Amino acid sequence: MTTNRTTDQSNTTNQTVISWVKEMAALCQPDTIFWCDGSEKEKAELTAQAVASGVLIKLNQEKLPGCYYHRSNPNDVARVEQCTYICTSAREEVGPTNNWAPPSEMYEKVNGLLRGSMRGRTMYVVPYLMGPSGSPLTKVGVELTDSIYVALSMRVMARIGDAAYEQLGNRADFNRGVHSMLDINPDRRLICHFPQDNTILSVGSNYGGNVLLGKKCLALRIGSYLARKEGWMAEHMLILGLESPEGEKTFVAAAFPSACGKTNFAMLIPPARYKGWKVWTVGDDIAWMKPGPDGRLYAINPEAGYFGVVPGTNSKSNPNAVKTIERDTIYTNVALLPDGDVWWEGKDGPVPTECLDWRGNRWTPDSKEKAAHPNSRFAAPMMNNPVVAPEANDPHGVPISAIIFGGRRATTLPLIFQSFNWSHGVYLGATMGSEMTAAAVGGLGQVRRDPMAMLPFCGYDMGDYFAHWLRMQKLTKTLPQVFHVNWFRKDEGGNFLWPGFGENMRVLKWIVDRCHSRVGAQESALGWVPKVEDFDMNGLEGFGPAQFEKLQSIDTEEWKSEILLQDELFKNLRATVPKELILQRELLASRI
Ligand code: GTP
Ligand code: SPV
Ligand code: MN
Repeated sequence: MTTNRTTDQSNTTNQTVISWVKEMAALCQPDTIFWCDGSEKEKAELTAQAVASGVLIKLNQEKLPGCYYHRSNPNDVARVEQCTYICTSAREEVGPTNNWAPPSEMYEKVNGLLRGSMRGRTMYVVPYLMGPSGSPLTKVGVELTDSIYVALSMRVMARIGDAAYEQLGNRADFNRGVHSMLDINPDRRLICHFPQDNTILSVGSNYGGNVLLGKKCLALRIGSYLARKEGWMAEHMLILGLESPEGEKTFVAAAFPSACGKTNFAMLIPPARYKGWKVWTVGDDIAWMKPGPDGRLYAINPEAGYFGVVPGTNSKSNPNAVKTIERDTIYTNVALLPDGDVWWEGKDGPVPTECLDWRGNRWTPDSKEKAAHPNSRFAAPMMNNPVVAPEANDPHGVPISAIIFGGRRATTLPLIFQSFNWSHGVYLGATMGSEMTAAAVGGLGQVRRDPMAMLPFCGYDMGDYFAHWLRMQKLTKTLPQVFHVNWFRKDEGGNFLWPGFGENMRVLKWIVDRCHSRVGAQESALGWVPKVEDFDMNGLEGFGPAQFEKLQSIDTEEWKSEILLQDELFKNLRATVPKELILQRELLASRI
């Protein structure tokens, strides 16, 4: 083993990093410090160690080469918004939708928990990049963690190792992240962001979004805070490119709340009748967008892997994801088969007669509980994706033609409509609602407002965030067109009205045609909608103009209550909601 007790064997010459690690080691008192370099040799060494200590189980290497299995503590299976804090000097800065604490108080509290927390453990020093190497948008972070599972997951999710030190050079502007599992006690679980210090402290959890600090903590909460200061956007969005048979590539970004279809949409395979059309994935969860030299918005995916929802993944819903997770993947909280394969509800093939569930208990088809946790996840390298866009590694990013908002709504929201203009588009994002999912603890199924899918991830006041969106008009020459979709509308019997998944191509096609002014539209109270003759229903079994009308219907009574619900959020944010959005609300009410 190449671990050492001191900081002497650091693999960087950056003095700020070295002295900060020294300081944190003095606080946490790990037995050893392991400086990650990102090499293959290191991966083999850490993986072997994780298997030896029971943190990972080696899966059937014939079926799943390079794949491993992890079970989390059953009390630690999702993000915990009630334990997530933004700590800035002024409370007003974070607004009413974030938990706040004064930085000094929170440092004292968390440092108290960190004191001696790594005794008997190893502290892994994980330097990483959020963004392609060499991109002006890319940020450097260093995460210190006492979880080997986190160290191994970080190397899937981000570009880690020497590349990060190279990009940093001898500067001091890296994100400082410290993570300690403590005893995985929900009562001592805190995820704290200090945007003014570019610092994150996370304790008491070992679950993805709480502990892979580059992802939600840096790329979104701290990211959005920096983005406002620096004139760019950090968003909870997938990025995809649609290529036509003639080779025209159009890039779009879409914000859907957690577990509402980003990964699936980003990896979509067009139905057979779209011969020659192809969807390329740039990213599946996060977009950083900045005005480019031509005045358009350019987006990068800061991540290098996908941390995706497993249940429901199969060769009908998402064939590209199935291929992506066949190798080099860490599975968390799915079910384990006797032959070292994995299983989950909605997987291809037969339901197993027997397996171990996500808790490790014997499971049979008669069991009442699910075998895989509804928020079980895969961590897989994006380069495994058969349709990963070559641009995913392009430091310049891709020009965005459309922004798509969407939630999970059984009623009220039609399949597709387009905003009248940018302010109206910002209003659509700001008033987005969605039924809550298993990705966060609490409230399952309830509709809540989730502006731009950023409610849990915006690092400052939501009203100021809306103002920043509106301000993008001044910082750009050409803004993307804005659309709203809903894949989840249901009929009276509770069945989805829209087949979704690959068939979402039909909606995407209309969106892209609108961006290129190739198709007309019809005005409605909500925005521009497709003319029924322009919407491609060819080859959709049991789906025709009548079904389309139903999906697109605007129910006045439902919309009256929807406007009242939208108002609740605005009332909560009263002080800072831009007047432009209040005006949009009045315009909508009068149209309805
Ligand atoms: P996070 O990783 O939590 O941010 O989630 P995500 O937005 O990437 O969601 P994902 O694509 O993993 O989908 C979540 C769930 O929605 C899965 O159970 C999918 O099967 C389901 N889903 C995705 N797309 C569709 C769709 O078009 N129609 C229907 N009915 N379900 C969908
Ligand atoms: C989400 O909840 O939006 C996720 C999963 O993408 S996590 O990384 O855990 O936040
Ligand atoms: Mn997400």
